[in-house]
Amino acid sequence: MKAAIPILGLAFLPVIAPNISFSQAPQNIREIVVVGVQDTHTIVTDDTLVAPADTAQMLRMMPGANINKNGELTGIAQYRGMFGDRIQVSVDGAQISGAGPNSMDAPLSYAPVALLQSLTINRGITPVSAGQETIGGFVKAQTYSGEFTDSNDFSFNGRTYFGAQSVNEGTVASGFFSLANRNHIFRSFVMNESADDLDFPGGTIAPTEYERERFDLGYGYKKGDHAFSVDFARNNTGDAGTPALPMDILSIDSDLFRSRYNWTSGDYSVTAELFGSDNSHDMTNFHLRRPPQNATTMAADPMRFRQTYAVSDNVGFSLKLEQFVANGSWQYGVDGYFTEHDAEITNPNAAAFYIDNFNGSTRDVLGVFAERSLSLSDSLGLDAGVRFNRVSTDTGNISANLNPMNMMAGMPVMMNNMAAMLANQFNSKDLSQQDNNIDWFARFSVETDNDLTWYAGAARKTRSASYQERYLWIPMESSGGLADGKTYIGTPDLDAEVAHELELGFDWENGDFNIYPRLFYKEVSDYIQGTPTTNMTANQFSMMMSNMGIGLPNPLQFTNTEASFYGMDVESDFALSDRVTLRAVASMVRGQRDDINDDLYRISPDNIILALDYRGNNWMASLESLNYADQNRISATNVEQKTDGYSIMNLSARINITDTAVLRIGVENMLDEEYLDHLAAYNRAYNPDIATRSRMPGLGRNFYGRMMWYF
Ligand SMILES: [Cu+2]
Repeated sequence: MKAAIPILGLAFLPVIAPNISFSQAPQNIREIVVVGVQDTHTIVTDDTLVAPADTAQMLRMMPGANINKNGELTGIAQYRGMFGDRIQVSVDGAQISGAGPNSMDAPLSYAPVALLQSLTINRGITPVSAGQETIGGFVKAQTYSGEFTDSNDFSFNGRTYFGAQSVNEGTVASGFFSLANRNHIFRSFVMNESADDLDFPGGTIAPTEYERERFDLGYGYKKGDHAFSVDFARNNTGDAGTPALPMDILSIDSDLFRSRYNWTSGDYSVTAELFGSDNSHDMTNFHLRRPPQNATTMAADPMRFRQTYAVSDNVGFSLKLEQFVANGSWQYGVDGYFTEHDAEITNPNAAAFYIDNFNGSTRDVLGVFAERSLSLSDSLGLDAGVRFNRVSTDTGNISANLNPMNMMAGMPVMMNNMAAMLANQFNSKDLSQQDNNIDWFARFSVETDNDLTWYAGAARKTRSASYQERYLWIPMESSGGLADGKTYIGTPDLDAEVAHELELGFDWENGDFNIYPRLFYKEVSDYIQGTPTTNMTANQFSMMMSNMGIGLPNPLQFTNTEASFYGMDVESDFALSDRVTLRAVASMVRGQRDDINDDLYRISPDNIILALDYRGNNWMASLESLNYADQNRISATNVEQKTDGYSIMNLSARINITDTAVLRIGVENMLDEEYLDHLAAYNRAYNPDIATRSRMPGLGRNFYGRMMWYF
């Protein structure tokens, strides 16, 4: 396949706007062709009208990608065995570092499906221009921003989106409204969604209810070579259960800001972006799930109620210059991303109780890069780039009071003394850290005949430790959503992870039959992973907690280890007739420790999606079969449990009711298959239907309807 680089201003090939209100505005585009392969996979939500509330769920349908699910709005992206902070996520060009130290508000939760336009993953090696730390991959969510018109007069346009589903009696209603002419667009968006607990064939998964509201206001300007936009969003999540984690969401209140300026003229394109977010979050272990009980009285134990208040402040920028030359393009850029996290744990029944979870933990990344895309000949293409990142982190001193009743002897005194020892150890360490990281990549593509393009890529990618991996000082489960049930402590002076990866594949596009297989191998030195800690105080503290029925003993400590990942993924489609297409997406990955004999934690089971699509005149239907293999390669370090394989069937139809109204109806897990979801971790909330610390079940049969109406 030939990748097209759009070049504005050299020659003009106007794209005529169809005469409907939600069409693309005219663009002036000329294409220079560089030989390349299909290196992204995109799902356009307007086209598919997907069922789930959580955008991250859509990753399950993409080659190599999956979702670590800790709750209905708490999906963490996984790609080729890496997940969490190892995956760079962009929401309309912005990075968002959530408030929750367990990633309850993972980045993709800031692009709700009702507002989403498209979700794109980079297949394989990510260009250094895409993001700052792309060791595990790159996911881009694009929200709907309305359309300029082709008139000087302002017109009022918009779209509404309604949905309902049976598995949790969930509903979503949203409206997007714009006032636009050819140069200006004023836009707003409002959304409300809520749901009850989920059903599975064996009962109810609780607590999994959720409620979320979202409001957006934005403005866009476009004239000649210039385009500018500024957008604000407010997200208010209310009660939302996360049964795979020790607490549930009481609130997530976020204010998000982003602005973008682009100037494209002659042989240059300049893009400047500025973004930020201010997120605050409360969670508890008592308001949605059964509160902790006293082991002897079996009544709620007021001394073990916990509430955590966590905030994050983020601001970032990027400045990019793209230069178009005869045989391709150059790109240069600088970018910065500055985050700060605070979290404090309290007990509403004991005012003096507190634990500083994180105190002013900062992580600043400043990057600079250069990238080249060129045609070496008519059949040979090369992309290559290099990036330098400086990552600086620091944190304030911490303390705790685990003896709120000022007892003179007994457990609280011993616990409090141990916490004080851990705090002293931590505060006396060198907490300010700096890494200088170098990334590079190179990708060659060779077109051997009209149908076939071979591809080979290599890269070095880095990631510095997260604030949790460095600055978690007392054994806790604040691990960025690992949800393995283990408690962790950090290591302030962790080295940055360095991955070297190789990728091979080809694109074979033969009209009726297209296939895109990729083979990959990635070796990671200094891979950051929890290993049994040798800190005596942390071990004793954990043991005492565990004896009181709080958490598991033997905490892990984030440590530099060695790891490797390898596998393959493929997407393909085969036209059986003018109306019927067979699609297949298969993903296989192995992740293992190289310093000891162990597999890595929470790696997606091998899976294949087979789908039969039928296209009618103004409707289409899909029958999908999702097939997951057993996962027997599990992490002993993370006390991981095996999972059996399963198959589920989905059926859906999409109907164009009019030119401006689309309806999608469907049923997921049609046969109401009972299965366990390897990537959804373990149940941590009391539930008569699911044993505590046993694997979370997959969802039961779900009938859903989605309707989009443009006006
Ligand atoms: Cu949280």
